[in-house]
Amino acid sequence: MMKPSLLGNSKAALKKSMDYHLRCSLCKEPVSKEGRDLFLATAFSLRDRMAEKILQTERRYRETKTKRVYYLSLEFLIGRLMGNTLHNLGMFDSYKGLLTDAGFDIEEVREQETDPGLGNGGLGRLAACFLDSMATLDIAGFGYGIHYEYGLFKQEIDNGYQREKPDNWLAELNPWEIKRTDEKCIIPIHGRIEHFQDRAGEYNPMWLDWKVIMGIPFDIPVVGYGGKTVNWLRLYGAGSSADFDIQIFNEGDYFRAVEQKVSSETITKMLYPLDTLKSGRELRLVQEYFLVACALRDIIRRYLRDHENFDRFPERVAIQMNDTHPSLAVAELMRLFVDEYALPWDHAWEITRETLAYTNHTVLAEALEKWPVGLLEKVIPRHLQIIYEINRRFLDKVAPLYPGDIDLIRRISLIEEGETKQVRMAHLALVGSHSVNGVSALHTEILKNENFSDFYALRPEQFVNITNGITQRRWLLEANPRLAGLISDTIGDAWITDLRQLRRLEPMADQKAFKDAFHDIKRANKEILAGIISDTVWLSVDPDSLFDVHVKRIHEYKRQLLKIMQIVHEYLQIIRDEKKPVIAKTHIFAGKAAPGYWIAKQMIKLIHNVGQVINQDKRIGDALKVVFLPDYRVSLAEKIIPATDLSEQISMAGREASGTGNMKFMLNGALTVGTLDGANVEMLEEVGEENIFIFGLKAKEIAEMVKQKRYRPLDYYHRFPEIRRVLDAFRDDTFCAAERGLFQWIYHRVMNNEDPYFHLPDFMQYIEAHDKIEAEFQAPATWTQKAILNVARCGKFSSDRAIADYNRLIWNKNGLKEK
Ligand code: 26V
Repeated sequence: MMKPSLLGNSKAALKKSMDYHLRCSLCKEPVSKEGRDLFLATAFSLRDRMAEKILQTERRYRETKTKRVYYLSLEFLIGRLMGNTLHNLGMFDSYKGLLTDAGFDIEEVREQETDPGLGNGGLGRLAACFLDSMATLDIAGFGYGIHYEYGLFKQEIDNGYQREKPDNWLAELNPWEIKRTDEKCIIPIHGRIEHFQDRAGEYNPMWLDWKVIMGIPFDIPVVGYGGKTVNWLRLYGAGSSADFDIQIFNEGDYFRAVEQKVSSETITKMLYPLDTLKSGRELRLVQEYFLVACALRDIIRRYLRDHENFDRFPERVAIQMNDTHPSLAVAELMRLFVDEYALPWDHAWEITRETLAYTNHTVLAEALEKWPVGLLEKVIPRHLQIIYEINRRFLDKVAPLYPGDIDLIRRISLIEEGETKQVRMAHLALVGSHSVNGVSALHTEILKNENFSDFYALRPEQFVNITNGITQRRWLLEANPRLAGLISDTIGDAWITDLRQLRRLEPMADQKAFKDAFHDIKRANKEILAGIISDTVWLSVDPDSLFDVHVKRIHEYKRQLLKIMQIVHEYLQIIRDEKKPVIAKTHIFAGKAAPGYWIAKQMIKLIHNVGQVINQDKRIGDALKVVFLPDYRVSLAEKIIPATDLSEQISMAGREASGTGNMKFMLNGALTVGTLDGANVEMLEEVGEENIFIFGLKAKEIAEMVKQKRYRPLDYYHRFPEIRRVLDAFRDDTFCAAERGLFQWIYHRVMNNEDPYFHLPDFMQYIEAHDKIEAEFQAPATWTQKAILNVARCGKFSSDRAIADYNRLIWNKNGLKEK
């Protein structure tokens, strides 16, 4: 037992605890001035302070028989944890003071922390925001994910081209995680089915000759704001099963056993980057099964500590599937209930459906998961059998409702017929759960009316909208301490747990002193970013210029190309039309391209080449700069977003399910230029049309044009000289003098391949929006006023609101029943 004085919160106790960890945990002299040592000592000392709270939280949950919520996700993009933990424990200032006394800047110490990249983008970051909100709202909410050895690749740029480097994030000690070998579990995989009958003559298949994988949990504490609740994120790593593989062991084949050990460990080697989904990636399927199997065993084990049967399972347990990636939970839960706990099918089915809920995060057809039947048969034969049985029963129920409608049956079946038969994972998730939600109002409507309209007709009450949100603790309190301070000085700090309080800033939008202070803060943040730009890409940018930012994964539907076309247009206006630039602009991009996505990688090259031409053109001077910041990640977003004037959210309408970056910018006082897509629609509703720049076709209009095949890019090319010369510039090597013909494909993709992402129809409106932006940025007082109103009116977009919605509409739909 540690001496109590080491656990106190006085300055002396904190110092003692830091010294103790430097000496005893790290074996360093307490005078060590290494930043990394100080980071570790701080983290260890914070961990000590969380330990008791973790135990208390668990005791409270058990005593009050709290319903537990499990968030299953292949991705948790948690970012660095030190700042968040310090803020949520209310100890930021104490540690900052302590480090300052020792001659250190807390910011420098924080920079020592590795930024874990255990997610691709929005979906993984959302999961992390949700964990923060669940803990802050004192909800017993736990994350289950994978302990990838390698996170998303690191991005380096070589001659304008993306190069991927491995992200070996565990190379250095991770002070937050606790490996719990004692809670490891064993997961069966592969093998074959024997078709037996039981004593009563009932069909009773047996799964035989399976191999085993071991799941080893690593727990990362999740502290809620105020420190009352500390939940867990539990990440499973795949471990050696050699000791358990009885067959190999009995054969005494030591070498084969070791080989088997190595091959099971590869299962959690790396996170897959979202790619043009190459179905048939066996290892990814195994990962999805592995996570689900480990998580469900753990959930059931915990439930059975306090219950004798499964009757109360849905009252005590809610499981949220983050997209279809963990949708094998439907089959695995059924298998556990039916095969391992001998529940009758119908009862098992009822419990399974009442427990599970599914969130859909995309309408893109190429992103909807399907797995070849043959692969499932090889990896998890018993689950495939269960999926077939679920499908048989489902179709038997639906068929009589639509007599003779074979086409409907074909459309809704869990199995897609064709050359390779595939299981449609979204259908499995829909049929096996009580709720499906979209992530913005528009997205949910599209799910109901387009992608899942047959399912909507069958069970409309299953469909729920829950617009995404972000945690203000990370995205304002931590990322923008100056603005957070100004806000708290003005309206108090209740906004930290109730973001709607920001409404009270509205009157400040007219007050000069507040506006000046707000403007100064934005300017200071821009200066910091200018420093980062100068350090990383050796470019000097003017902090008084308009910081115009497009940062997110590179994908055609997000239309980085539209933004580049707008920049090229601006450039050509200056050099060909001799337009005098009215304001200086810095165009900032960041984002990773999936390694196998050629067009996305070309976009990165294009941004670099356009940048190189513009940044070096003497005629342009400082009027225009184009910057690409490599290796976009949570910690870089925390620097870019507070420094942004203009947030670009310009996806093709109907394609961006929600977007969450859009909300982070709004919260930090950027104005948005965007299409009516995802949550932008709701941002417009909240902030009012004078305070946001909306342009472009609406989702319905695009759908109509597609249906009627009315869109002809050539018409736009001929009608609008602005469009013509931008496209011609890609054709005539203006931006690739050293590599002739490099960007000709862009012209052809847009003109001959029918521009599937509708760049041309939106282009003229987009450049008009930018003209307006240019004019408005010249009046800083009005611009700042609008920026303040954006902050004041973004209360809806807190993940606290989103989680409260999940809790009310999905996890406790029927209210909490009494014991
Ligand atoms: C996946 C793939 C894989 C195949 C190639 C193209 C492609 C494109 C997109 C995706 C998205 C997978 C799911 C996802 O990450 N969705 C994002 O979820 C966020 C949180 O709800 C949401 O804000 C974003 O709009 C949505 O794209």
